[in-house]
Amino acid sequence: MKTILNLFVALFIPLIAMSQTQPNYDESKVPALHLPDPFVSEKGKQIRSVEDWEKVRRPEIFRLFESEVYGQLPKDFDAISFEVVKENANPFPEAADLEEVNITVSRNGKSHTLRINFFLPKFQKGPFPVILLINYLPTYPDGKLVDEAFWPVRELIQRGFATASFHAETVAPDDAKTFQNGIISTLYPEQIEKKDGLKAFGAWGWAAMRAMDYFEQHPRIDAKRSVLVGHSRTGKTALWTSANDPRWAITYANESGCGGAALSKRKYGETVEAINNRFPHWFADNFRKYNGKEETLPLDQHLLPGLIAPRAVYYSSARGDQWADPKGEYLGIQLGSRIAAEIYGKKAVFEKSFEELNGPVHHESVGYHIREGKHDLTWEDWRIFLEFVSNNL
Ligand code: GTR
Repeated sequence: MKTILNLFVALFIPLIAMSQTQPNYDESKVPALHLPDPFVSEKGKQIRSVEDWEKVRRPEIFRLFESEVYGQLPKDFDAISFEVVKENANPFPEAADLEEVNITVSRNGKSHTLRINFFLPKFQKGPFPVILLINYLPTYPDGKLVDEAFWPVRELIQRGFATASFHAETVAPDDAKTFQNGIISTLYPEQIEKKDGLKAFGAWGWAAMRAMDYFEQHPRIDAKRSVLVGHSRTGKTALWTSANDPRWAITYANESGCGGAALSKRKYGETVEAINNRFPHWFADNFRKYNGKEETLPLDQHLLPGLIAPRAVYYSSARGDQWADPKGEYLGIQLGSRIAAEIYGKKAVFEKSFEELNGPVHHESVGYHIREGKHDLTWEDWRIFLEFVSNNL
């Protein structure tokens, strides 16, 4: 009996598990999409004006994302201070000034310090536009501040931008067991038990907002001309951050996939269940209600760009990154840009279908490109995106 049971466990349980987790890459198996209408309020009101959008529909959609997907991003604290320290060598002494900035925030008698690495064009006064990259990679060994393959500081400086980055782990470690060992347990412990409480994405977004606090008071920075950039998990973060913080002029999510740019209800590539199982510390606990049940989600990711509009939003995909569902990402911006176009009157209509795309689509305040190759933030992505920036900043 025991042997039969063991055999059953050995043979069938993995099969059952596999059938649940096998990603779908077959377009013909994508379910028919029933997506919530951005222009009809929960009470059935037609939304056509900026006023109705901002007072009625946008807050409804924001609350849904906050409670069902990302969790809260608390905005209150008691004090913030900035200190420029000198710890590491400047990798670009001929081209850039380096500021290593400790940002200390306190709340209810406790404090947390995070570090941003900030480069400004040398020998010029400014004020400069600024680009912040949220880096999910751990701090580099031996005091290295920059990986230029990922964050092309020299190119950005040459083009007249100031640019900053921080490592996500210095605010909330990217780890299911330890993610609370940063600002969550220190500054916002009351969030821990909540089903819609602060998780890692919210914490990283909170840090981006503190970096923005620094830019705003910096005499050489024009903080109104600001760009927030994230790749993959931090692309998802960048979108949620900008939905919370209107100070970002342009928000760029590269290959942000499931829980970012891509429509969840397509269940193509990474699913809600797959992402919640692998990364339980990223999203609100409530998001797990939709594991395997994307059709019951009361929203989808096409509503997210509307929370950022009329500020600019940019997405990009890679053809080799099917796990992130490039077509779902394109649909996310194509449908999402309707708010910029129809409510705010931007020239933002994506006429081409995904299959018809033959180059970047750069409109007023929304843009998209897809490139060959695999999941990565490459110079090609930056270069194409910077063309969009020069027309939209
Ligand atoms: C993947 C994950 C994605 C994406 C990515 C990344 O493994 O499934 O949702 O966020 O990691 O951040 O590189």
